[in-house]
Amino acid sequence: METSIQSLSSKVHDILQEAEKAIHASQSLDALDRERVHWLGRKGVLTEFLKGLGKLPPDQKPQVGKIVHTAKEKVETWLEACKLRLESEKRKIQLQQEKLDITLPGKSRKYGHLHPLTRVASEIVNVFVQMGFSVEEGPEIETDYYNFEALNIPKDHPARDMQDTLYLSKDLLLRTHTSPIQIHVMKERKPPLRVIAPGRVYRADDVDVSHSPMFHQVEGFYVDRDVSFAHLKYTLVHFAKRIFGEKTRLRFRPSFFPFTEPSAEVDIACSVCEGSGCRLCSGRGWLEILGAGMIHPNVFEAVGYDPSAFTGFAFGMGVERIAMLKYGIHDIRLFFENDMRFLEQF
Ligand code: 2NM
Repeated sequence: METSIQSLSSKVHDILQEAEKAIHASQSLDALDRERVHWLGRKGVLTEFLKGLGKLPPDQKPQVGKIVHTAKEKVETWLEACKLRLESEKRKIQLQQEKLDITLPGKSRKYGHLHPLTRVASEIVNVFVQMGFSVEEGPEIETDYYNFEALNIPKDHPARDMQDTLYLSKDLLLRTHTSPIQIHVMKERKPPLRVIAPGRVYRADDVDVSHSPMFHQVEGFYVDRDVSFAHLKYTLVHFAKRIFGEKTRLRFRPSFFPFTEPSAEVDIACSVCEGSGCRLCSGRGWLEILGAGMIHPNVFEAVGYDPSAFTGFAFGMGVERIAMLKYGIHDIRLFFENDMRFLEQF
């Protein structure tokens, strides 16, 4: 009996040697698992070995059981140690492959922004909003009455010419200025009124560096008792300083518009030559920025105001023109071509 236990011990010893070698030689977790099955699985070497010992006499069973149990424990310990080693190696490789360079610059996001004309129009409108003007808009299709008649533009006035106005029918047209907005507002409300009216306007013009059949205007007016030309002057000087800079100098030149009397055109001193004359101002030293005047009594009659009780000033400007002067742009077409190289500069 001693001999049979001894030979069993040495057999187990041989199996363990072989198992230890095979387990430690495993190069992957899959291979390791195959080793586990090979030695400890339901049909594994050690398991089969155990089954074969079922017929042993009962007094030998505890001893034999201990030998085999110890052997199984050893195999399990090696399997576990090997598993930890392979897992840690796998993690190391994974970390190496997933290594991030946190000093690399991030992917930059492209932000959209307002069109330069939208920006300039908002800036203009804001200056007047801060002086208490309210913003009003109106339809781009108008009647002859709102676009011309109520504004004291007589039937034979050159501005009504087919060459300037885009007519949709005998009576309907694309508004040629935003002044019809003012007529709508005055007809709907009573003074005191301070209104700023931005919007698209249309003219039958051929495209060139300074003309576009669609462009943008901002017009405004102020009506109350005792509104004077001095109020107009103060308001426009303040406006020009806000848009073109605090040092901006202004010049009011007598002019004519059917809807205002007296009327003026307003210039700013050329920012390039400060008034002495250069290429930008074509040697004149001054750049025209807007038209203005005291609202004509005929306009007040048209909207049902008493011209002896109320006075008012009004002004109008082209947004494209203001933007071109502000940024030194020499071709109005740049605003409408959607070339990102131009637009991205704003
Ligand atoms: C201009 C110049 C002068 C103007 C007049 C009116 C209204 F409706 F109140 F009579 N709105 N805008 C006006 C006056 C517009 O643009 C060069």
